[in-house]
Amino acid sequence: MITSQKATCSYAKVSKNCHPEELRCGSRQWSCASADQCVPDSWRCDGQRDCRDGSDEAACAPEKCGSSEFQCRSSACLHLSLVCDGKEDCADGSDEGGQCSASACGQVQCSHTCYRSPRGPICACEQGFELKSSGGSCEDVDECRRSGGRPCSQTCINTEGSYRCTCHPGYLLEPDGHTCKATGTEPILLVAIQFNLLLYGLRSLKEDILAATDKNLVIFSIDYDLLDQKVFWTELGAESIKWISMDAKKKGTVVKGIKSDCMVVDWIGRNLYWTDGTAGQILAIQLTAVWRGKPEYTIVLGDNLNQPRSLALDPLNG
Ligand SMILES: [Ca+2]
Ligand SMILES: [Ca+2]
Ligand SMILES: [Ca+2]
Repeated sequence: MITSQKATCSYAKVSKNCHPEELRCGSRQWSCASADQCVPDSWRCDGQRDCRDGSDEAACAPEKCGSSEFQCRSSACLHLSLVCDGKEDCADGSDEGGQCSASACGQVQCSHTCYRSPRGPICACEQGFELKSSGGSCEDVDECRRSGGRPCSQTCINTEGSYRCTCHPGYLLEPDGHTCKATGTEPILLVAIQFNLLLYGLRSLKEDILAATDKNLVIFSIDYDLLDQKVFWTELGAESIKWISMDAKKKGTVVKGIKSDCMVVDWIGRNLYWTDGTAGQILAIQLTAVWRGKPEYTIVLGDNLNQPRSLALDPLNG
């Protein structure tokens, strides 16, 4: 089970004469009654105590009960089946007595179910239906158009009393019935942790070591070439860029005798770029030339660069 805990930031500056300075909350914050703590607006009346003095949960509007629930006078909600059952379930006992004993349900027309209550008979609907604004008849809830969160990750089809989710071509509905996931081979996350290059299967959560560096040198930069199914990396302090095939059957060196901080692959233009922070240069090498055995590189940018550290490409736009 995952539990979540909210983190609060409180600011209380104390000045020399020991009177706390007045705390000013931001525009989207709520000031606790104690005036020494601010919480996000959305934490007000969310059912969880966030102010140390609990003032964010004080004087909140009473809870709105569901369609098959009864509101106690104390504002708590109770399932209708517990109302008029001869046992006090509301803290104040307001679910018993009144018109409970009367056989009132015989006089009203409810399309699904009728419950007795101290305030008289109440019509209720089965799951997936709600009472029409007037009368005792029930109508289907359109879950697909309901405000407050879409129930399906792609297409939602409303049905009488329920709904179902479908997926676009190329996607498969997960067993939860709501989420669509891309079909085909399993998506892989490529990760470098210290001196290991890892492949994480995002569905199977399987972890494979694709490569490990020779002298326990930390892997500094990684990228991959989708077309050739190759992974490239640089190691901290090593003067080369290395590669390995995704099936780990082949590996080699792209270029030697260089210094590289960050390295990226242009999988469309078939070039590999890197930065040399010390020399203040961005360099490139043609991958097709590398595979032909001619690893000759060029300086792409070398003027007015002061310690370039990072590099990003936009291959689609060249
Ligand atoms: Ca709260
Ligand atoms: Ca009861
Ligand atoms: Ca429905």
